[in-house]
Amino acid sequence: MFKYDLSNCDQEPIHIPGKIQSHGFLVAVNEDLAISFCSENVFTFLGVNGASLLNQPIEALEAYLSREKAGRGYLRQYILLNDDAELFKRMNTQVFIGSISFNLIINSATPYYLLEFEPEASNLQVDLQQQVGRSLSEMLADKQLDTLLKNAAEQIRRIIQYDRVMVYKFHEDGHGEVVAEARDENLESWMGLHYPASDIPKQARELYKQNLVRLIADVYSEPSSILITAAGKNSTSLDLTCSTLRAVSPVHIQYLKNMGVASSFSVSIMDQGALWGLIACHNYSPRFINFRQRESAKLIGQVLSSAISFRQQEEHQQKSARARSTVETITRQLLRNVRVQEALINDDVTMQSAIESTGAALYFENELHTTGNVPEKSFIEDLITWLDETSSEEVYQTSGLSADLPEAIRYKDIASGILACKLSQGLKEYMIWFRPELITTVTWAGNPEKPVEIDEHGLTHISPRHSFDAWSQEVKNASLAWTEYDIDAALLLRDEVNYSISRRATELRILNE
Ligand code: BLA
Repeated sequence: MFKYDLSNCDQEPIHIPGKIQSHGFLVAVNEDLAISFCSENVFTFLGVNGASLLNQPIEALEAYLSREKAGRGYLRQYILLNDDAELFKRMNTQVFIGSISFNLIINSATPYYLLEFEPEASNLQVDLQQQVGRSLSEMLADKQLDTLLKNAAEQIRRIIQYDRVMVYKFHEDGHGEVVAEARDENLESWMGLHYPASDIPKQARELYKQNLVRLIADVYSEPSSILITAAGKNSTSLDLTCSTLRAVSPVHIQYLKNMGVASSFSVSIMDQGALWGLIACHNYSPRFINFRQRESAKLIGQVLSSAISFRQQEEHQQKSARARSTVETITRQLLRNVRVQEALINDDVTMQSAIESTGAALYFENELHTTGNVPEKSFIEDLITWLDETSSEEVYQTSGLSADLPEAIRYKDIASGILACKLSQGLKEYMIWFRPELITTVTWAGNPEKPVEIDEHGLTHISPRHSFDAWSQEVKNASLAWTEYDIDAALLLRDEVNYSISRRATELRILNE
């Protein structure tokens, strides 16, 4: 059994738990379509002992199912006709056990096929077809990203009717923030709360990239073990990556219980192949969501994902266009001006305006020129020597300079962040932009330095923290982070300066000849 400790959350093999959630049952067949695994709880649903199904051809299962007008062999036919991992993910078929309707969802888990049977009935009263269309148009009604996220949370809530629906966005370091929510009016708001990266470990994020929805139907129900053929193998040798019933990690179950949650549902938000965030939904009493309802929520998530990507690209283009046009103005100044420092520092538009900053410096031909609010000359000169000695990269950028260069702490009000661009390899010539300290308060849900608590039994009985009470932390000695547009603008300006220097050298040579 996997043993938890503070550092190994991301090592737990959650794709092969050897168990499923017990609101449905699972049968896995091999390439010959003989039953190789089945969950113990088939007995609850079919009244047959799971072990007696093992090694039998798939047709043995049909004896327990009724399906209108379906002849013998329809399961075999269905699998063989649709044998495509992507196609499987979008499809389901209805079967009956007695008079009760089930959704049969098939997925591949090479070399096996997973057949998962889930109840069709749920206690949601929603006309999905009508609701989804309306939800999509209402969600997209506003152009603002904040409103779009808020609308998405509201529309998902309308479809699945959970008590709380949050849009949870990942920051660059992997920790997350609640950036929109729709909730029952009696619940307190979690808007703006931050949670540590370890709350959703790496391997779980990988699974949410492959399967865009994840339902944890009831944290209080006992999972059902997967039975295996006598021929050996291990129940954990069945890969449940694509399973809809995959049992949940005990540590996450404990986490949800600590939060008072009974059912949890999440929808992935993707941006160009990366997981941007999750729509995380909680219900305080158990609430199952059936396949079609999950597909509707997935569709909303997919449309939201493309709307986010589109808006981010639009913003990227606008910012780059603005920076490019400033660099173009400086380029014209460079053409007019004999001296580089005049064009970058003293002309109408200075290098400072190419990148959002409080001040900028140019160290060129052993001379320092500055514009705006910058640290003392002697500090900038020391900084340049330090850069020259320690960094061989064309660009050095940081939003916390004092972490790398402790004496910079004295200038944190001006230079908590710097973006430095070397003008040419081998020469000690730089352009530098400065940003001041920006004290931000991050409100964590619980102390992020104690993401889990270890009880008296030690590491094997670890559980996520008990308290989710807000815990504020001031982030100091850090500036606003530099973006890729800032770096692109610095590199573009560097190329223009170098072009202008070499053009001038050529002109001088011609004049002297
Ligand atoms: C999974 N953790 C998750 C999921 C969420 C969170 C949304 C996805 C599954 C789900 O829908 O419940 C975390 N849920 C949150 C956060 C909020 C929320 C941050 O509502 C904020 C509002 N978790 C820990 C620690 C470990 C851990 C310390 O806190 C590891 C030791 C593990 N979290 C963990 C695992 C999963 C998970 C293993 C995967 C569960 C699964 O899909 O089986």
